[in-house]
Amino acid sequence: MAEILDMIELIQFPWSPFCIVQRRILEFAGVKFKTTNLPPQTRDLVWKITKQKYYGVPTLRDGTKIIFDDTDDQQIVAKYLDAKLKLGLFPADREGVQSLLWRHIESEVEGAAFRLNDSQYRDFVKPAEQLQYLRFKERKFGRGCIDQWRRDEKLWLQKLTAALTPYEQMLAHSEFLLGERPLFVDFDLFGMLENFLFSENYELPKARPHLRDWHARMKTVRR
Ligand SMILES: N[C@@H](CCC(=O)N[C@@H](CS)C(=O)NCC(=O)O)C(=O)O
Repeated sequence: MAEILDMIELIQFPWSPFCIVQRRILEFAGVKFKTTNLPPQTRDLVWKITKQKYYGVPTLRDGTKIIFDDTDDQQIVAKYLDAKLKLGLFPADREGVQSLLWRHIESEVEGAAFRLNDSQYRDFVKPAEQLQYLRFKERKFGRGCIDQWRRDEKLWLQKLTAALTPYEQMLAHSEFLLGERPLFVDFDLFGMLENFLFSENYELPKARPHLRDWHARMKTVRR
């Protein structure tokens, strides 16, 4: 029982790109952790434990500490895990280049990835939750957004492939993006791509072979 209480809790929904980043970092670290799944449109638990400061995911509970990232570019959650678990994912001499890369990953890659995955939502959102999911998306991105993304599938796949070009080029020369061990940006890119793959209706572009090999490595890499 004490062990369960000591465990870090990741509050998430399973296909959220930003949650997958933190989940894979926790797996990489090899620590026991607990995941609590929320329906994406219901954030009461997060609202409550953050004392009405945040409703997003991922949110972590670590004993009495609640950790969340209410910025677009600070990586508060990953930096917390990195410091606590001594993972070395943010070496000082790579901070500049990583911060440029994660901005690109979380805009260009994420923008195409989540639209393609969301366009398949009927395949992974429970029927009883589909109406609320659609409404949640349409309120954020406009009426008919998901139908439009489905119609524009080819275009979004092209955009995703194009956004992945620099990563393919980097991975032609090293096992991980910035060298021979994974850094934060590897987990960040992995999270966005796992979101893209979540519906199981897509695969990584064949024209990005180094990225495909890296993706297989990222699935299981341990510190
Ligand atoms: N910078 C944050 C971004 C988190 C984020 O955008 N989460 C999405 C889900 S993938 C979210 O909860 N957005 C608020 C909403 O959906 O209402 C982080 O890295 O944790």
